[in-house]
Amino acid sequence: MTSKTAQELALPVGVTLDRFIMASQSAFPYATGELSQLLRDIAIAGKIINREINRAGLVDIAGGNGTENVQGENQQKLDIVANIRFIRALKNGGEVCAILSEEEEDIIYTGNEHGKYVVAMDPLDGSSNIDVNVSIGTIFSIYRRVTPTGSPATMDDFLQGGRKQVAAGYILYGSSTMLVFSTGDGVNGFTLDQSLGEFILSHKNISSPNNGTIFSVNEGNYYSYLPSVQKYLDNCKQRGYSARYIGSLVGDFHRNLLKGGIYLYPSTKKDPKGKLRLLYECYPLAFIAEKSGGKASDGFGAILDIVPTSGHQRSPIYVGSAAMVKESVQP
Ligand code: AHM
Ligand code: MG
Repeated sequence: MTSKTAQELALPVGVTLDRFIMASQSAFPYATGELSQLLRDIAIAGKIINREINRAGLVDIAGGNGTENVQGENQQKLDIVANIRFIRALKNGGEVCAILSEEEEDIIYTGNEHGKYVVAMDPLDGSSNIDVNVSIGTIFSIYRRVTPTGSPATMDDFLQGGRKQVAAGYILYGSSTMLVFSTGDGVNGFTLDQSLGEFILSHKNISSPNNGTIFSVNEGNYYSYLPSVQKYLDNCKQRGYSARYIGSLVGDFHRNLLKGGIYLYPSTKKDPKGKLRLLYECYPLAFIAEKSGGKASDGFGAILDIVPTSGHQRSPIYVGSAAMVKESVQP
């Protein structure tokens, strides 16, 4: 008997993340329960970071001279706090042997050498929006390790390529907090019910509109883009498309995923290889885009087909509705 995929299971909108994970576990890659636990750990970290973000504006009041908060802890920037909280949650969970974070140069070892997974993450993306109460997000990508369990993880575990992701997703801290992820079988979105402290299935089997009328790009860089990109942006304007750019990748991506649109961060004179990081920004969002029917390109081919060479490498990205991405990367 073949097990039902997560999408075939009759899971109504409104079920908790835990129930969803339990019910769809048999459709997860490897289906041993460890990936389920890891996803739960990520959800817990997301709730903790959500709490920190929600009280961010109060920290200066509760703290004292910007040095210590009421608990006597040193005050730190939220992205550092998010990094620490995420690492702690993954260490405690026990499924992850190593983490690669935007916040740290080297691999972070969790001490769980028997953990079968590694996680690449940007714990709090949208740095320019962190202090000004604008939507920000966490992005994560999960691989099954290729080095033997019981030994220390190596960079090889992280440099497997985008198609080897077993799960990926993001948490958006916006007007509400949402966890969106895929284990390869469709994309589902869960909204945090703050009163219950639970993520609830709110966006089942998200399907990226094939086309759209929103383009999200930093137009301040217009004169630095390739002529082909300038031409695409000119076309968008001639057609009266809407420009929407928060400067928070997760927020911009999420809106376009639901409404139809494209997010672009092409190469510029300042950043010829693009600005965004391949492993924990481009790959996971490209995974979500493809699993929902959208596309992600670096201008030459699919983001997920890029062969990675280093942990913090960058890539240009064109991601979102399939027809728009296709048009934007035409020479
Ligand atoms: P960060 O990782 O330092 O936060 O940078 C990533 C962010 C994305 O969230 C956003 O889309 C982009 O950088 C904005 O860059 P710019 O200010 O150059 O438009
Ligand atoms: Mg980032």
